[in-house]
Amino acid sequence: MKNAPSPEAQLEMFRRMCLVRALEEELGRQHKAGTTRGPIHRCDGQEAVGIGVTAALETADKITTTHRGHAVYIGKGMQPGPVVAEIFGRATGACGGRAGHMLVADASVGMIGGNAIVGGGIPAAAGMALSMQVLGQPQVAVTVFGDGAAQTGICHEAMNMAGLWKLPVVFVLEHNHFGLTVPTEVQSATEDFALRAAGYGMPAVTVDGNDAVAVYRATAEMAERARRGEGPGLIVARTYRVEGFSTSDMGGYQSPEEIASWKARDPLDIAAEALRSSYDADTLEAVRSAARQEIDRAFEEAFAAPFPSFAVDTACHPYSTGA
Ligand SMILES: Cc1ncc(C[n+]2csc(CCOP(=O)(O)OP(=O)(O)O)c2C)c(N)n1
Repeated sequence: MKNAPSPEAQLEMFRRMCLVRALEEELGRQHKAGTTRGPIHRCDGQEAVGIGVTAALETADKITTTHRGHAVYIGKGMQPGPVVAEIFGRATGACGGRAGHMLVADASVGMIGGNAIVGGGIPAAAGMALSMQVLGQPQVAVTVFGDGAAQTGICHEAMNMAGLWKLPVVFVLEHNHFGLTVPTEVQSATEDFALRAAGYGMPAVTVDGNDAVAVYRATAEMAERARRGEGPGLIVARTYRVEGFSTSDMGGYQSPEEIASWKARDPLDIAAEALRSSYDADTLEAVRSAARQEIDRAFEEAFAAPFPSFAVDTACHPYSTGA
């Protein structure tokens, strides 16, 4: 059973959460400085979801995520250097600088992609699970998606087929309470998303999405079921979007009290608290500061890297009139 992460595994989860926090904060500063070429969808405050889910998976398992997927990128095993370089469109980026921050992928670690099409990663994961089932592979597919994406038709279609065919897929609903400026209660007939799973013949569990260990345990359990051939499951991870929809968000529609109450339950603090019986405060602080330095280095290297060349080799082009 992988249901309880070891202290070493938990420390690594904490380290990755620190990397993501430093990444998001620096991206916020860079957006203000005008160096990002468009809005960035920050995931700070939600690190425990992406990191908790991915820590419970094997490298060969596959995952899709959203436009807010930095924690999943880092959690699934991508290094900060190629992620940051990709966000800034550099040739050294994970996708050669062509993907931007929402579409990053690295198939070698099972990170199949972020997605700018809301809900787009959900059927993709169900399709991967179908192929794993047909090929008799022992892996699972996982998809992380928002509460806005949960309202799309394709989400319901994918869940229905997954339940019907008992596909090895875990649906992780990252419930951060908003889709753009729209709160969940005016998007969904029920705010208790776990209720929906029964209609698709799958179990569901609702967890504290700011507690990485709780997310890990739920994922490990659902993934094991799926690997045993018992079909899909839904995890509803309740968290909150503390930094607005994107770096271009003008704000004004989230209550300051609500934001403050979620900030008081910072996932990094919750993870640190859970580690206190195994590691002293100095060790945890050293992990945090090493993570900040690693992110600083990733930004420096990205800014020093070249942009990709977009020269088209006309001789090889399918519509070329050449030889
Ligand atoms: C198919 C589609 N419809 C609309 C949009 C515009 N859009 C981008 S993000 C977003 C809200 C997504 O909300 P949610 O799924 O809850 O994710 P969150 O931003 O809260 O992480 C919308 C409507 C889009 N990108 N794709």
